[in-house]
Amino acid sequence: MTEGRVVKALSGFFYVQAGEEIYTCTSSGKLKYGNTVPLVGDRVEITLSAGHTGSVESILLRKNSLIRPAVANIDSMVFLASNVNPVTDPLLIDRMSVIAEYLGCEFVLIINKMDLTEEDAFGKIYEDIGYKVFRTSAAKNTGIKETDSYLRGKTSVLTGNSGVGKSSILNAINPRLSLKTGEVSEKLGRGKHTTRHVEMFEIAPETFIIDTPGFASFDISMISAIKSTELQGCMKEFGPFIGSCRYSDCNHISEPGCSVRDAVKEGSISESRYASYRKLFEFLKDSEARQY
Ligand SMILES: Nc1nc2c(ncn2[C@@H]2O[C@H](COP(=O)(O)OP(=O)(O)OP(=O)(O)O)[C@@H](O)[C@H]2O)c(=O)[nH]1
Ligand SMILES: [Mg+2]
Ligand SMILES: [Zn+2]
Repeated sequence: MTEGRVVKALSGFFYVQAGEEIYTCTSSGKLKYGNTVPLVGDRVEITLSAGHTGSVESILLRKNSLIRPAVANIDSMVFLASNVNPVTDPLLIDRMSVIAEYLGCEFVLIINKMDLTEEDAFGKIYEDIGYKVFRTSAAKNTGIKETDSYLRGKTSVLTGNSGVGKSSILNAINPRLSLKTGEVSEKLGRGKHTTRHVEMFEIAPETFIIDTPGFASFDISMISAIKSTELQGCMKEFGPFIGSCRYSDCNHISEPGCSVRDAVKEGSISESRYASYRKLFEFLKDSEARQY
């Protein structure tokens, strides 16, 4: 048995890297029977056949896993945003930060295309919460070194709306990758979904980064594993206020004597983060109601 790591999953094949080699594998009958699908990032055991092919026999215990993007064993969730062409909706950032908190992995924000605008509407919001924020330009090669040194030694997943420059940033960090990048539609102000599949790259020793396709639109199924009552615990900056509301089961929506809403009024919690919380809470409430 050879141990390796799934770097790509496409059309029923799993590409497993073991040392310097990549083996094209199918999933073993045992895994299929158990309804277990290997994910990019999984550490697996494979049996080898001729011509760099093989079969995935078992998946080693996962540290964590996500359904969308379908990845496993993530140390850091990196969200790439842009303030221009296309503009990132903060709800997308907050949905991902919530998932990172839920998984217990790090969350980092990169604001790209800083060559196109000085405007940085949300950087400070996330810095104030205590998240690391990098400001980059893949075009002008700025902020790349700092980002690269943060990534060292970790497995990170790069997410963000289509066209913000995820693949471009990876190329800037490691030009050897020469990933395909696409245009942004002038008319729609959206990316063209250039990256079509999830793939992991080793950009430096022990440093893995997973490029993902930009999401098409807001997809609530990405957070549906979280209960509406658990959501507040995934909003990092709510922490100091939770538990001091008048009602112990306060959802921080319209209850009187709510410390979270007071903190929003006083400015210790940002309006935009609280607005995201409300939207995500309503989504989760609705989907819970539909299950009964
Ligand atoms: N001016 C400027 N353009 C950039 C920058 N980064 C990326 N771009 C351009 O933005 C467009 C989209 O870049 P991609 O790297 O394909 O974006 P992506 O996030 O990978 O998009 P998807 O794969 O569709 O999710 C390309 O035309 C890039 O050249 C930047 O820092 N500055
Ligand atoms: Mg891409
Ligand atoms: Zn409250």
